[in-house]
Amino acid sequence: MDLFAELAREPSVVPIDDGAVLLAAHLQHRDRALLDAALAVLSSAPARHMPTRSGGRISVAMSNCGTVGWVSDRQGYRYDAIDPDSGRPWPAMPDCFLSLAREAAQIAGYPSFEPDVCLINRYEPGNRLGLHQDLDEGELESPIVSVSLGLGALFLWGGKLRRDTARRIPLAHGDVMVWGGSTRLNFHGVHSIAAGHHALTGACRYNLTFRHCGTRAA
Ligand code: MD6
Ligand code: FE
Repeated sequence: MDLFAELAREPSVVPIDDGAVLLAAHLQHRDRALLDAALAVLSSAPARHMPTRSGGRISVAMSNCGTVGWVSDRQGYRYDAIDPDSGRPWPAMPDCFLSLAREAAQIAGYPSFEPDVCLINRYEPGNRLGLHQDLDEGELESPIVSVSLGLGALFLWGGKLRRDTARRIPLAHGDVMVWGGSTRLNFHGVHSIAAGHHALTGACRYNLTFRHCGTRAA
């Protein structure tokens, strides 16, 4: 990758939709600390390809930190306070995660966002996430804050209905997407990740997705 082009990106706030904002190049020099914190979480709760109800595995490797974590298994999707792989609670949310998520939400117009979970997703080239809605959280008043680290991705931004045409929004290292309000349940996904190399992450993309679930842990 072109490290100098990366460093030269100026932060900007790009309106995407009603309630949805892209904070482009938002992380700046905080990228290394966030990545280190993510890797520390993954050293105690490794990213894994979770089983699905249909008997397959999710293409993207996932883990969590916070008071609950998002899990998928043969029973379906849910939030659970316990990591099913270790039998222990998920690692605590690092302070640098919390402050970044609150700040990004505030800039996007959600000043009272208090995330209690962060999904950490590790994408390798060829991994993708089909169009879906984030429906499993206990309350839908809070936005989703989604941070991109490493390899770029094409974010698919759909509408209220699965059949609505999805826009392709390029997400680069350091970008933060925030969506909520009337677009909280919009369909979205991630196009298959292209091969590449990033100076900080090597051949992968990490995505940190912050949500507020309330106390709905199983
Ligand atoms: C992204 N991720 O990786 C967007 N949703 O840019 C998601 O929309 C997402 O990674 C639910 C569960 C995991 C995810
Ligand atoms: Fe999602």
